[in-house]
This record gives sequence, structure tokens and C-alpha cells, in this order.
Amino acid sequence: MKDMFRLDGKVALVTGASYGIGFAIASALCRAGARVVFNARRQELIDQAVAEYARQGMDVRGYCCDVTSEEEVQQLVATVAREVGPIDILVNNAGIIKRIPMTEMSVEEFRQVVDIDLTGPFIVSKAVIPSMIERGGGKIINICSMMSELGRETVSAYASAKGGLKMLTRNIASEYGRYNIQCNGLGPGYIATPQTAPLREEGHPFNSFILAKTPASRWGTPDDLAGPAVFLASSASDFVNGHILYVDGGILAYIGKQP
Ligand code: NAP
Ligand code: GCO
Repeated sequence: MKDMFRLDGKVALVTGASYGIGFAIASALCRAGARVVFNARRQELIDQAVAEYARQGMDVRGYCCDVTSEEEVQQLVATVAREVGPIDILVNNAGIIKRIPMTEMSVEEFRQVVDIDLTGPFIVSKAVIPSMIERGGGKIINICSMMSELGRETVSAYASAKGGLKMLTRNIASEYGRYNIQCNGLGPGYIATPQTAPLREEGHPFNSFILAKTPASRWGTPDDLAGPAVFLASSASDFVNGHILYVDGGILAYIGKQP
């Protein structure tokens, strides 16, 4: 049974894995046997991440690539295929958020969030699917969000992108499932990473708000995503397609703790 969750012989690309959730997912896939590579934009942080992966006993290669550049992505996919091997598992993790009231957000700011969080996964998925088809299948995991299902003040661009990413996930599953490509989403709840650090500052009301909205009464950690990611990357999920697996401590099931 445990062999179903092994990834030996597979090549995995995790976008945006220089730290945060991507780093945890890349580490999990590596420990499950995959050859893992990742990309990000800032070379200094890529170098630091490669050193940290190595310090933790993992041989993970990092490449400088912006997921919003189709040219850079196509070059990344070709380089990985040449240096490591064709990509079997893609995790579209790279993402940003801008917390600005919608009427105060510029069109450029809105477009930047959607470009990275939604168009980026389209670009990278489009680049890897042809070789997955040629080789008999593959796994695509899109990192969605609570905001794939819910809205809140100041995150209109992010929620629009993550809602779209849920449907891109379902559409890739629909269009390419016949080629043994499974495309699913992982929907983290509120996870303690640099992206949410502003919400966790001492005394920030959001901290107590999230603890009251989470049955588990805690913020998630990136490592909470490790097992679900390995499941969706492995043959254990070969008949799971177009599904968004929420890893949220129960937030989406819960009305919230009575004040
Ligand atoms: P994070 O700590 O801000 O890390 C983001 C990573 O993505 C960094 O490695 C960053 O490196 C990279 N990145 C950003 N823009 C990129 C681009 N255009 N091209 C390539 N790499 C890019 O974020 P996180 O909290 O780990 O979140 C990771 C994913 O999970 C995101 O999609 C986020 O929306 C989603 N998510 C997060 C939470 C949470 O509570 N933290 C919950 C649900 C979903 P560079 O800036 O150097 O490129
Ligand atoms: C926010 C948070 C969330 C998390 C995550 C929740 O400002 O509400 O940043 O959006 O990042 O996406 O699943």
C-alpha cells in the first residue's frame, strides 16, 4: 500500500518554492522519491533555498524563472528536460497577494495579481502538458485557496484569481483527463508563511479572527500540506481528477466560534 505514495523515478517542478508552502511541498515530494526542481524570480533567495534543501539532505535544483513569462517558462521546461528529465509532476504554487480595497486598487495592481496567480499556472501547465501526453500521463496540482470559495475585504484580485484557478483546474482535468493527466487543486487554509505574516503580527485582530474560524484553533503550517501534496502527486490519486482538496483545519465547514 505505501508504494502507491512513492514518487521514485518521477521529475517534479514546484513553482515558487524558494520558501513558504512551495518549499514544504517540494521537500515532501523529494522525500517521497521524486527528483525535484523549482523556480522563483529572486536568484539570491533561490541560492539560499538550494543550500537549505541540501542542509536538510535534499538534492533540489533551483532556476530563475518568472511564471508570467511564456518565453522564460518554455526555456525552463526545456532546460529541466535536458538536465534532469521531462516533468511528470507540476505544482503551480507561485503566487502573490495584494490586500487593497477594490475601489482603491489600480488596474495594474489587479492585473499583476491575476497574471501571477492565474495566468502563470495557465502558462506553465500549457508548457508541460504536451510532453505529459507524449509520455502517457502526468500530475498537475494547482495551489488554490480559501479564496477559491470565499471573499473578504481587500482581496478582490486574489479571490478572482484563485476562483479562476479552481475552474482552470477543472478544465484541465476535463480536457486532458483522457491522456491520463490528473489535474487537482490543493486549497490551503490560513498558513503561517511570509505571505500571511502581516496578518499574524502581534495584536492584529485577524489572528484571533482566524483562530475563531478554524475548528483546529490554530494557523496551519506549510508541513500540513506535505501529505496531501504527495497524495495528489502519486498513483494513489490516479482516479481523482478536477478535485480541490482543502487543507484548512475545517474552516470551510464551520460557521465560527460563538463570541
Ligand atoms: P510566499 O511565502 O509569498 O512565497 C511565494 C513564492 O512564490 C516565493 O518563492 C516567490 O519567490 C514565488 N513567486 C512569486 N511570484 C512569482 C513569479 N511571478 N514567478 C515565479 N515565482 C514567483 O507564499 P506562500 O504563502 O508560500 O503561498 C504559496 C502559494 O500558496 C500561493 O499561490 C498562495 O496564494 C497560496 N496560498 C497561501 C496560503 C497561506 O495562508 N500562506 C493559503 C492558501 C493559498 P520570488 O518572489 O523570489 O519569485
Ligand atoms: C488573506 C490571506 C489568505 C490566504 C489564503 C487563504 O489575506 O485573506 O492572505 O488569502 O493567503 O489564500 O486560503
